[in-house]
Amino acid sequence: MFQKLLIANRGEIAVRIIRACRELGIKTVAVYSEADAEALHTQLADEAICIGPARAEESYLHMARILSAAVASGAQAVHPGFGFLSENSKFAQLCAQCGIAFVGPSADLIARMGDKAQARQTMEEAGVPVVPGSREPVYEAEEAKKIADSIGYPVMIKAALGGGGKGMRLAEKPEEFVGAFQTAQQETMHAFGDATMYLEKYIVEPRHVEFQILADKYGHVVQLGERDCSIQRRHQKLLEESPCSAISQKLREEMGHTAVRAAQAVGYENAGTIEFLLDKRGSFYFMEMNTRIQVEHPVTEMVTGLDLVKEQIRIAAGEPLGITQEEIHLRGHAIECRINAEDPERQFMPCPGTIETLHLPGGNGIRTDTALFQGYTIPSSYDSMLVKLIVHDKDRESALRKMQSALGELVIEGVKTNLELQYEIMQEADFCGGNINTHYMQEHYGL
Ligand code: MV4
Repeated sequence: MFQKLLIANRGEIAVRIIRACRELGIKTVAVYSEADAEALHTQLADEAICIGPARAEESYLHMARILSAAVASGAQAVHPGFGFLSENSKFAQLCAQCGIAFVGPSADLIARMGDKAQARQTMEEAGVPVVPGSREPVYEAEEAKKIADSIGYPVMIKAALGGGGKGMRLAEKPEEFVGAFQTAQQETMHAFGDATMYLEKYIVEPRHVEFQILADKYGHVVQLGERDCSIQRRHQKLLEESPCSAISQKLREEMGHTAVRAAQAVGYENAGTIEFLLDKRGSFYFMEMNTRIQVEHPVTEMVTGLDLVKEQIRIAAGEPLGITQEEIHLRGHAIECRINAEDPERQFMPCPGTIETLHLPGGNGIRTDTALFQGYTIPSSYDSMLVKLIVHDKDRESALRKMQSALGELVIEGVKTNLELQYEIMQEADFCGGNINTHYMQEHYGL
């Protein structure tokens, strides 16, 4: 096992990783920007190294500075968390070249899954169901339109290097196609300097259902059930739950098995997520694979009793998986609400400020993942997530009531938050009835 690990991240996930390391007996090295000198992760780690100014490009995204800190501190491994460098194949490659273990899959695998058109093709060849669409990447609007016409409308136009809705356009009818294609392609050219596009039949009112998998270096893969992440606003998830209330045990096994096959097909290693779109008829389609630990991993931890971050570190250190599929039991229901510093009155703009009062809820089956403390000033340079509030109870109804109670107890004064909105969702009839899809926030709140 590693003696020392560097955390290439900040905020609650950096704290989450530090705690996992401490429990495993691993010394921790934090890196921090000038804006984070007082941050919790800086204070909690055994060592902390300042790597540059607030701007992420000069600190948390600066590969050379982070690797210098790793080498100078004698860290044998780097955990990238999520966001920042977590899915940067170049960074994973540089870690390997420095003889430092990257807690995640290989650089090559990150690159192969980061290209969504290639991932789609690989999965299709492995017999994983993909959305009906283009087989090969497309680069030219007129040629793409011929394929779109044969797929049938509406058609989704996606950028190979896109994600989070970037470089994505819907063409509802043939007349819209060429314009939509060119707009999407320009957007992806601008963002990534790449013009590779692919096409998919548009799935109407789907759910976003993703399966967590774990894979070790020896080809063992297990799946840890699913998370329903349909409640999102502009491709930012707001809350997630496990299990998905629209999935039968039979469908869960089929989707779970497919997720394992997908991971095996690419020779995956470490924690990963297979994203599916699930339509109303119960058909599911591979969408993307995420090669990092995700924000919403705690809901899976609550229903499985596993510690995913510890598992990631053990896998990176070369330990074989300590569990088999038969030993994994999904118990009860978990929900996570993301509490963000944003102003509901101003289109949910990020709202920096100082935390004047903080009261975190507690009790049986209630978990808060946060790097906040009273008196902390939220820097404006980074994302606005303040607290992940996670509850676990025996079934969905009990978990819902527990979340209502916990949200009612949470107090954050000093910044505007989306706490009220989360509270409203927890009372809303369609959400409570499990009647949700990716259009939920648009339809119910115009968001
Ligand atoms: C789709 C889709 C419907 N049909 N693809 C949005 C982000 C990107 N990862 C893929 N996305 C979608 N792809 C087809 N063929 C609907 C979405 C989508 C969506 C997916 C998951 C969660 C929220 C979403 C919100 C709007 C659109």
